[in-house]
Amino acid sequence: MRVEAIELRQIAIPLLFPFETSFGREEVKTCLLVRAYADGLTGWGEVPASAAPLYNEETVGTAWHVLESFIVPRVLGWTFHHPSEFPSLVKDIRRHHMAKAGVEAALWDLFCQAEGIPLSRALGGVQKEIAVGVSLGIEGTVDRLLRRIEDFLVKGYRRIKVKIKPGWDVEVVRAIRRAFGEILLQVDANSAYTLEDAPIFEALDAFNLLLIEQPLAEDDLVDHAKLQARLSTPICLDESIVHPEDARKAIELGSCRVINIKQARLGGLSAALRTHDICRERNVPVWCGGLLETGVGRAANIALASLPNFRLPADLSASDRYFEEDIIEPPVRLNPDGTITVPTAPGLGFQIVEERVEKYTTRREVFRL
Ligand code: OSB
Ligand code: MG
Repeated sequence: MRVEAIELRQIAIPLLFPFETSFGREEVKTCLLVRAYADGLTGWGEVPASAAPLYNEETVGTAWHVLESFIVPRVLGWTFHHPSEFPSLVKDIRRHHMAKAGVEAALWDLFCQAEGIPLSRALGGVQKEIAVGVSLGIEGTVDRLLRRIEDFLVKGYRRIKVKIKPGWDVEVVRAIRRAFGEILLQVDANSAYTLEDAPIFEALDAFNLLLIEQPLAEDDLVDHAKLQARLSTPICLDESIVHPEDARKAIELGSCRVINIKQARLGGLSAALRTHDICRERNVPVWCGGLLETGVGRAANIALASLPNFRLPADLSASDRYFEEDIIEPPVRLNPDGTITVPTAPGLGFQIVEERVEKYTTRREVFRL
């Protein structure tokens, strides 16, 4: 297939509920969409960078710049037989993983449409339904958080993840256990602690959590290994794993026992597949994380999460957990048993609703040969 044009859009969609983590608060979901044109087809991908560089170093502004100046010029006129050829085209461009991942996803969508197969099949997926949970931000009060958890449990979500930060951790988890008993529960610190806070994690160890996500600094596999040695709860790394080889190193060092795979953080679906395989060979379970993606990014994540080593419930919730109105049809829906069904239609398996994309667009440009 030969890429004839690339459209970039920045969009801003109001979130139904503000999302607060140890690093900040989001009320509007801002990201980029990539649309690639080839052989009469169009493929879509999402760059789930935010307005500010708080989760990682990228923003919608840096992603736009790197795409416009460095990545798009290489992709225009480029011919590919398989989307897994894309990473080598941009290998010398350091980092900017989310920017790369958005283009790669659009190429996978194009490829799958041309082949008439669903993305999950092209990736090697085997699961027809994905068990999913919900990730809840830091709420103003514990009572508010408990009410929100109850709402999601009633809807059927299989697992609850709550964000923690210093001062909002052990007592919050204790209150959740007291209110809801032995539900599947995990916490995510987004690197808000240091090894000196080990006693907090030793206290959390008593609550039978599924895992503790990214307690320490993103670039510190050594202290994570020291902390993991003191805990029976598995540590799961998110921000620390930006390359498939990071997963191997973290596992070898004992820095974690579970890995959160986000294809955008890793630089694309190919890197995510490699990370999945590295973990699978070492019998380390993975699960699919999220970045509050729109339906475009979520569709790619759902397909990825159908691979066999995705063994813990995913941070993939229904469209109505995030938005009043998603930009895909049908919206992502939660089955009564707490799963999401992997689509079987070609490509992403959802229709992108162009009028809605247009409505939420704040910046747009088409790059042609
Ligand atoms: O650390 O997993 C995270 C959202 C934005 C940035 C970082 C994270 C998250 C989530 C939300 O936890 C997961 C979702 O998309 O539902
Ligand atoms: Mg996380």
